[in-house]
Amino acid sequence: MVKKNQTLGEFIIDNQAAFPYSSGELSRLIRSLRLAAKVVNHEVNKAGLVDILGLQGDTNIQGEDQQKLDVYANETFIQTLINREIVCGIASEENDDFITISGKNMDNQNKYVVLMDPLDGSSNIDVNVSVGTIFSIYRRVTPIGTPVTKEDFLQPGNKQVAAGYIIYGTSTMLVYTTGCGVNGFTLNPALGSWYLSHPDIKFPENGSIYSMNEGNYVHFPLGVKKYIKYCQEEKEDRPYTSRYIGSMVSDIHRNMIKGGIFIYPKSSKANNGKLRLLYECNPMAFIVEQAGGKATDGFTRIMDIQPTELHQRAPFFCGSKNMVDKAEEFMQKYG
Ligand code: AHM
Ligand code: MG
Repeated sequence: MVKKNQTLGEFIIDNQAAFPYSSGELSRLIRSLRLAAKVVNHEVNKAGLVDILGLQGDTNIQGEDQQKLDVYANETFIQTLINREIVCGIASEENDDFITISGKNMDNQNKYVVLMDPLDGSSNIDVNVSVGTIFSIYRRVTPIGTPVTKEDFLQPGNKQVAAGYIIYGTSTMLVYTTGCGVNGFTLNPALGSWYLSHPDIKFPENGSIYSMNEGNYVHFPLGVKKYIKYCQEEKEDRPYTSRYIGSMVSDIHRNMIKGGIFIYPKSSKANNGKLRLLYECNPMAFIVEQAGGKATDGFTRIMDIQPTELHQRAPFFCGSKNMVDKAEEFMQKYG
């Protein structure tokens, strides 16, 4: 039953009760992420003011060094998770290697690792366009109490315990799944509370939006070129509309609400495309599948790819199920 005006905190408590044997660790972890998200949101919202408030040099009004927002977001999420001693390891787009976290007694008893892109689409910050944070949560595979290893992070997406994104847009939303559907919460900035605004989100099976960077057209594989022409054809429910923000979280969020497909394919310049499998494609794929959509690399289910590198890339086809099926048909036919 959907309760009216339910906050994220209340939602977590209600759903915690549905897992009687869980320790509450995952709930505490999600609470930590929601706190860090509020701090980052506050900073993102005043991005344009930095030059006005800051001194001429590299310091802000409090005399602190000014940081690029992606670095700020990275540090905020990492520090919040470290302070709350809630995970045993973190991997981030902003860090070359993963971070091992030890508790006060150096015998970390936490079982979860987090992988994240702290500020996706950050090149959009300067022009006041929505950006996002993406996170993916796994249970570690090495024994609790020992330092984490790469193995704990290099798990296929189908082993994710939870995944989510925060979209810093016209309003700020946190959308996440723990494998039982997808729910979206909107931040009321005056109260600092997240309210369940989008319960049980469903990805429309069909859609009429295609989102990709067509500037790369000449470098796209033939299958994608043919699919673009299919989208533009004057037939049945087509032509589709083209919408590309260049901020994956925002592009996929819009498509999940309205129906559409997002594609970042391989190209003659980049054999695996641009997006990172572990903290961009996998978490978005988990959310999209949980909402009834589909996510593949054009041939294989994204969440079934066995990762070999922390920062590895993958071509990404993601969206309304029937649209992804159709794009895959083109990829299989033309490559
Ligand atoms: P980033 O993690 O460096 O911000 O890059 C990821 C972003 C995605 O949000 C977006 O879909 C894509 O890069 C846009 O890339 P392009 O400018 O090549 O279209
Ligand atoms: Mg990114």
